[in-house]
Amino acid sequence: MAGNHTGGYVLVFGAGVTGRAVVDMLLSEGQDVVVADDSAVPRRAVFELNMPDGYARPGGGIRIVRAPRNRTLERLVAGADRVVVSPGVPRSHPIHRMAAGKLTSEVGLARARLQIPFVGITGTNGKTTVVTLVASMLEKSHFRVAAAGNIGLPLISVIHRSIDVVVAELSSFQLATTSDLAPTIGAWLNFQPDHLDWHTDMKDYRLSKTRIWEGVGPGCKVVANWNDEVVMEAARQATGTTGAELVAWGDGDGSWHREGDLIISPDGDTLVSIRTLYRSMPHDVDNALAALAVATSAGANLDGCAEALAGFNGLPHRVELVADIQGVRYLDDSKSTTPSSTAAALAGMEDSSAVLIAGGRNKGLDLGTLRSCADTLKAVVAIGEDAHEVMAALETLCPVKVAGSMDEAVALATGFADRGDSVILSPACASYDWYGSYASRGDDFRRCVLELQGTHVFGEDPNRGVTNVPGGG
Ligand code: UMA
Repeated sequence: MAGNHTGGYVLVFGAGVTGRAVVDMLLSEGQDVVVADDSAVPRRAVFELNMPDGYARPGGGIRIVRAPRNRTLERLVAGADRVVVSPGVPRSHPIHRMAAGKLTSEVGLARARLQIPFVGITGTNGKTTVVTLVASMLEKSHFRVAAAGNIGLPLISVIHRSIDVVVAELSSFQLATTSDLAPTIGAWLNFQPDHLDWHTDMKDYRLSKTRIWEGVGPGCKVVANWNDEVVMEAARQATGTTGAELVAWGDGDGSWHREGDLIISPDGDTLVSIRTLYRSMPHDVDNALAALAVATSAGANLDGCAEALAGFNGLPHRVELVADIQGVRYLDDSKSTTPSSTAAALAGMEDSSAVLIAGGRNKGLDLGTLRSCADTLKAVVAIGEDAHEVMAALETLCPVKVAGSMDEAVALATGFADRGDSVILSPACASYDWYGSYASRGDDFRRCVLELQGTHVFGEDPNRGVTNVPGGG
């Protein structure tokens, strides 16, 4: 292969969004690259490059290996200087064992090249919302910011941007293969069971999360959720001997916290009233407090923070109101892919009783957690390949029916709902059995609801009330 790099090649395993960005960066640095992917027809992302095997670019050279057998993969790893594994490749995949000692991650490569303040944010729930809020708070405080990472834009894609600070959403998959992240500010929002289809067990998942604070030292800030014991224990360890400063939010003294309807700063000043937030479910307030702790640690000013909170209207597919049809609210919470996230959504429904549409591909999690929501649940419609698990977990609590499509699920849920109830798609499972992403699943739910709304608008009784609710997704 061509290329001016003196060593061998870098093996990039996984040809998705991350793989494509890593390949671009390595080629631009004159590095030779081999890309391998288990799929015989990898997604367009990398192969948009449309390069035949053996294609060489000016600078580095590239070879693409589709669906390698284990023996081929062993050989490719043996010849590589370093191996970059894409985040979606699970811990059980042989590449992790084969490449031990040579593994590096896209996040690690980006971190080494980003010589600006680096804000890293992880947690089971709320990452994308907090990253979005922090980026906005910093922008309103006149910083040039890039929000990247698991949010969708690979970190490596922003290394040449003219920015003052990067705000990175980091998943446990990304952290698992990243050593010595050393964030200027590292935040861990919360810890709940998740991703047991990727990690070997909960310990493996927790240890990946603790890597958010690996390598911190004097001048770094460890931002943690005072109300989460797992997070706080790790935060105390991360700050005990390293010289990094602990910044907490929640109920602890001297932290961003809630007093009644008010959000209060560590100095005791009122920033905003919770009623002015776009929504005030418990996890919305937690996300706002976390974002304030992170953004002010990174230098955001209070006016900028308040302006960002006032302008934030939530993200699609997170308890998003799609329509109100004859007094029944239809909510899209497709982003909830864990029982804990679904439970948080149901806990925030206050007076409304809920008809829950749940199921999909379980990520190895205990759906029995949803039994804690018994008071809110009126009925359940189970969907997807693990519908039987939803049924087994909840059938003794309330009526449960199984649907074979989203259209059927919305129709069955509507049959259970009365005026004042909510129908909520909050699956507690991944979407990959029926859809390509949680967003597609949420969009399909929206389509079904809007079709139902159309039926009501143009159906037999034109006097029935229908409220259109604008929203993203
Ligand atoms: N592949 C294999 N073998 C495997 C698994 C995957 O060869 O065993 C190949 C696939 O054939 C495919 C490629 O790997 O060609 C896909 O790579 P990937 O799954 O790592 O996905 P990317 O397209 O690189 O997107 C990743 C993140 N995906 C995952 O972590 C699963 C995106 O997060 C992230 O936005 C993107 O990098 C940019 O940083 C998505 C996600 O679902 C949104 N994240 C999880 C979540 O939020 O719950 C953690």
